[in-house]
Amino acid sequence: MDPYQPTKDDRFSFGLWTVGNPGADPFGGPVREVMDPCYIVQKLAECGAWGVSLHDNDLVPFGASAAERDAIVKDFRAALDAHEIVVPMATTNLFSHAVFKDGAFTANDSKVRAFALRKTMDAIDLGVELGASTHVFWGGREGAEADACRDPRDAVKRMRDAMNFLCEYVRDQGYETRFALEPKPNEPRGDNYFPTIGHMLHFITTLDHSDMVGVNPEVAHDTISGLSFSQGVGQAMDAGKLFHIDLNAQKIGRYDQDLRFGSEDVRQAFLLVRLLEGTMGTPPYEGPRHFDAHAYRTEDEAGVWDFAKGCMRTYNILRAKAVAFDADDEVRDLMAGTQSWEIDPLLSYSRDNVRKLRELDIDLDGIARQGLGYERLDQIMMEYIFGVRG
Ligand code: GCO
Ligand code: MN
Ligand code: MN
Repeated sequence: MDPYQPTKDDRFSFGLWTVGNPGADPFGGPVREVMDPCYIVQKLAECGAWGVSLHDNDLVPFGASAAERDAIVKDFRAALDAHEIVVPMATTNLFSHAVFKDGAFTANDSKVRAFALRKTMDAIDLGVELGASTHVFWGGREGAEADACRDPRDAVKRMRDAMNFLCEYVRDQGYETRFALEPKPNEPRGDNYFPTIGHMLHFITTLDHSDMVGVNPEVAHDTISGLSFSQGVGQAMDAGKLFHIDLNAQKIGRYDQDLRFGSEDVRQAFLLVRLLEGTMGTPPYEGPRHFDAHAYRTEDEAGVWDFAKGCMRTYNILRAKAVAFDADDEVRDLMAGTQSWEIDPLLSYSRDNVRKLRELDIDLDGIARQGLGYERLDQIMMEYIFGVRG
């Protein structure tokens, strides 16, 4: 049995728009046929995935009648049941229609903001009907090129009003849905509002029902800005706000590449999986291992499923490596050698501790002279990643 073969227990999910991406880019049209959502469900199940996520309009075309919507949802439900695939997350397309060219929740025209709320309520209803417990909000067009068009404080305020409205809607309907806000620094707008995990984490603290709202960070989005994704995710986990995650790969400074998970910056991918899986003995991330990526434009349909299998296989390989790394005696010794806990009780504030800290004899020169062994630690990590150790 292949130890890296994905199973439902791995809780891998893909967006309909990811494997369904027909390969269009700003310089050329599609290179692959558009696939039916029910067929995608069947193929994902064959690849070993557990879940599928969707935008409202990945399933129900914009402007469909209520009867058309219900018929589509019925067929999709049947496909989900037949292939034992769940819908853990749904989201709203607030970026494709031209009405959103100035943003959705932050647009200057209040009629656009009203329409965005209405569309999102419908998308939340759709998600709940399909069993989704998380609704993702990616800002899409929430941003600016001509920054003079709006006071950035109004953008923040309008987004807050929208989130407060939609949290009340969820409560009023008796839904259990939680929101996960997805930061991105740019693209398609020149500068997006709420560009990083940190911006989003603070914004969430200003909401009326902040307990219902967390983040959906994406590897590519923080990497575009050259940030350490694993550090950002660590801060989200510390805040209890990692409600969902978008896994993919990205080179620093480029357009949003949405590459196969682990195909760039393998170090960061390893550190991320290690963090999510809690192989250091810390509580793991409990949500879906969700891929928001797509196959290269060079691929036909077979290449799309190679892409999907590659994402999951790489995750499982990195998890096995992280487990082995953290169980490695030399790694444990190196980590233990850099830590000391005996002064910890003095590091919480009291007048007594202030006095004791002042009296403490700390061998500054001795500590300063001591090497920390991080070269060795890092090399061992790399040798696990290269596959020559463990
Ligand atoms: C992107 C985003 C999107 C969102 C998706 C879900 O950069 O295009 O990552 O793929 O994740 O729209 O809201
Ligand atoms: Mn994403
Ligand atoms: Mn992306």
